[in-house]
Amino acid sequence: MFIPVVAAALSLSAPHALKPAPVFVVRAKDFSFVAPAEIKSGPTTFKLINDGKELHHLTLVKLDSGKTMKDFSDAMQKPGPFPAWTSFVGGPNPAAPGKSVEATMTLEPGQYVMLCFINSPGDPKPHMAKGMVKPLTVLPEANGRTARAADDTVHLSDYTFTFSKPLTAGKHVVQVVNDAAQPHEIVLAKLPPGKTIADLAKYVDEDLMKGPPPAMPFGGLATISPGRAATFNITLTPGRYGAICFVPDAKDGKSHSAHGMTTEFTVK
Ligand SMILES: [Cu+2]
Repeated sequence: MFIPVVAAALSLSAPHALKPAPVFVVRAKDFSFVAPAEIKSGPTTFKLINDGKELHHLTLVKLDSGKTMKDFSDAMQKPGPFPAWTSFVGGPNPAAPGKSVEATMTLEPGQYVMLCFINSPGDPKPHMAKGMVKPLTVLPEANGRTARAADDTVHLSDYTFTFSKPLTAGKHVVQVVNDAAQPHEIVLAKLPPGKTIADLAKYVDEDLMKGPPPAMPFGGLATISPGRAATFNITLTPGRYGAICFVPDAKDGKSHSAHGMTTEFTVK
């Protein structure tokens, strides 16, 4: 007698569960984030719109329970790696001026902070040191939504990108899974004729982004900690592309690109 009741409850809940993740719009300025201060928990698409004149991204960091923004600010005054009570959740990776990028993360309730690690041309300080730091409270109340299914997956290891299948022209939802021992990111760039992903690595790591970029970064997923997954949305046109990780290495502090975390591929 109980079975029909359970079945009815499931069919009632199904249409609700298929509603897509809400879109949380964040506007990047030179040098601040403009966004609401709190949001419901659950799958959420972050849309970063770049209103600035420089390249920006959004890295979402979660503080362990019991830690406050004051603890975070105090920790940021000291050099060295991020505290063990923080984790990298991902986020929409770079948007050129006037462009937007999207990534979807499943948010658990708690205290988060949005950061931009990108530097101004010739300046070693990240934008977060100039004000691109914004707290975000994720409420216990759930949004009840479902993340859109991914059509491709890229696994991050120390130090490679492995796609489950080659990316094709058109719109994609790409899942990023960090199977590695360290945090990583994925930055995508379309390579103009004659340019390589090594040119982009040199431009960021050695030239500190002075002068015009050899290839314009235009999407991907910001830093994500081991054991986590998130997705990003991307629209590709035919051509040559590169993927690269600029996260500093846990052992030597060098960019992961210097450890070989780059790849190139052709989209048909
Ligand atoms: Cu990496």
